[in-house]
Amino acid sequence: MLECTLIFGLVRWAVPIDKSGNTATFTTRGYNGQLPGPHIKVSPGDRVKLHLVNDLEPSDEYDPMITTCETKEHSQYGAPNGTNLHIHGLFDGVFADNTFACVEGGQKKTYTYDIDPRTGSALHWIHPHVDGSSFMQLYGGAAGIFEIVDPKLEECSGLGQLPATNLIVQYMRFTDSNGALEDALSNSVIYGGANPKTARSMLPLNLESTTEVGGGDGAIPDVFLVNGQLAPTLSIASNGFGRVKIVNAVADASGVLSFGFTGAAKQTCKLHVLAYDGIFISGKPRLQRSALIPSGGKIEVMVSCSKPGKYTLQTVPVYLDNGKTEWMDLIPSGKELLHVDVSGPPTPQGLHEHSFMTNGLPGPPAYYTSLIGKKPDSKHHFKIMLSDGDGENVINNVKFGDEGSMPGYAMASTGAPNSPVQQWKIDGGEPSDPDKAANHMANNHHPYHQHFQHFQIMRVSNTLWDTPSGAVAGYHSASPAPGDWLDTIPTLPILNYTVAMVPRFRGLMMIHCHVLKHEDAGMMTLTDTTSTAVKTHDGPTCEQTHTKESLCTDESSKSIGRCDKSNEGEWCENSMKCVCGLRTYGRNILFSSSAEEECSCQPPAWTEASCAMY
Ligand SMILES: [Cu+2]
Repeated sequence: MLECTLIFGLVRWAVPIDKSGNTATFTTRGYNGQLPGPHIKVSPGDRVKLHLVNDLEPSDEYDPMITTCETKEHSQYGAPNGTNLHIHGLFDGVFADNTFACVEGGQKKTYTYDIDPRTGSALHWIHPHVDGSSFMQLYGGAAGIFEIVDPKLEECSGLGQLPATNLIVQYMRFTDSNGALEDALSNSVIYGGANPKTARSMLPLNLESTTEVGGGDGAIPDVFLVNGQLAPTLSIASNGFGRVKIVNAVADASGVLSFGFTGAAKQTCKLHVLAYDGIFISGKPRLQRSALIPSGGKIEVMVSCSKPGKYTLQTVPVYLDNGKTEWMDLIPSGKELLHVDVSGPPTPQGLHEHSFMTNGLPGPPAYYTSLIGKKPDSKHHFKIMLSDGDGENVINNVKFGDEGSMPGYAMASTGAPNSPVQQWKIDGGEPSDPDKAANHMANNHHPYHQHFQHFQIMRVSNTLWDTPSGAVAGYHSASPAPGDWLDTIPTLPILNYTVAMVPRFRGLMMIHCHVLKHEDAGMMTLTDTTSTAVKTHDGPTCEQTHTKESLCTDESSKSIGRCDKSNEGEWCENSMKCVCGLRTYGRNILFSSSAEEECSCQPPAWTEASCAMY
């Protein structure tokens, strides 16, 4: 079993603001005294215990006007020192991923997660999720990578041979020229206090050395942080391939990360998409000129360059509607994400030598079987609209906490024991500024995110390109394609989606805008997947770990059978045993809970995992 302690508290951090070594120092809130928080690395089948220790003072210790975990209200900023943990992207239900908890300053909570043995390798991340303080805490830097690595999948797919790096992107704005922080600042959060531990300021706070770095006028440039620093370097061989996993942990509205090679590097270097939101795409790596993920999104790409040299992956613009519309809600262009140092003679092993090129990528885990072509029944056809014509922080015209959005609201129930296919239309409801629309520019995006499980894209209404002229022969667009599985997608009135899923967990699944400022202010709702009795968790069934069967075949993986009460204690595949035990589920997690028996294949001894601090 892996145990990690996450201490949520004050972090004093120096961030580089240029390449000459100038830094800006500030105090903020984060995990374990560092920015970003620790990188937690686990394997499928692990049981992971995360001890969350809130090292701050209670929210109202010095000011009774400040709301606390107890007194905060829905859809308002509050409980500035209250926190909790959310593993963004993890395939697990509300019992493990309890984002309703609020851990007040001075308190602790242990979160226990069982990583589904069928998960494979997946990139997720951790951030606080208290309704009211999630924006300020993520904006301040409380985020960390949560990575699941499946050694068997890595070896058999050939992906494990590639040099790899993980990047977590944060974007610090120390000045408020665009008003991004204004609402959160004025609505609930009070500046100052001599003791930074008790100051309830918006973040970052207590910025030091402003005159040195800002030329005397106090203006600090925006800082684009990759793993808490400036862009790192990945070394690869000529014609060799590097694997890059990226988390977009930017909390802000203008946080869409669009990136690619630019200028001459575009001719020499290639970018292939391997996975979105921790789920491998099906088929072979997808060649693109640029790739895009919204705030909260994750992507895995492969980079390669045909000649020795130093190249840079950086942020680039995006055009919609085949060049007619420029999307403005992005991290500005030209921010450096990764340096790629290509040296040595060309690698003898070209792309086509790798088994993932011959056999295809591993594809989604077995619990995400493709829903393409499956008809949803009419009762499970829903429309979800983020924001509205007035730009309010609502979903389907309701603020979280108002009537119609509270626990028990059955927006989509599983309905029948055979788990019908849900088909949802996800819309961005906030119209573009008319001036911008006249100039073919789009704005005001709201990234849709749901907890517990991913959804599969059936249809996308628009296409994203890295040039105004649109498609370039041989390259895929920057949009995810129908068939891809994601947990976070950017929406605009002109960029919406039809998605499908089969609910896999009982409970109240949270849906919200991943611009957390909008979420704290009410752009959140709950989906009740408990209203009719239905088998929870879909198994586990001791089946192939991934849909792609070409990965590895060995004799031990052939003992495939179900794991339920009837074969408790027997061996599943891959040296795992069928274990049964009580597991509680919150029918309505605010008021009651129930327990029921559940069986799953688990390693007889927990596998090695690491909780690296760097
Ligand atoms: Cu939003």
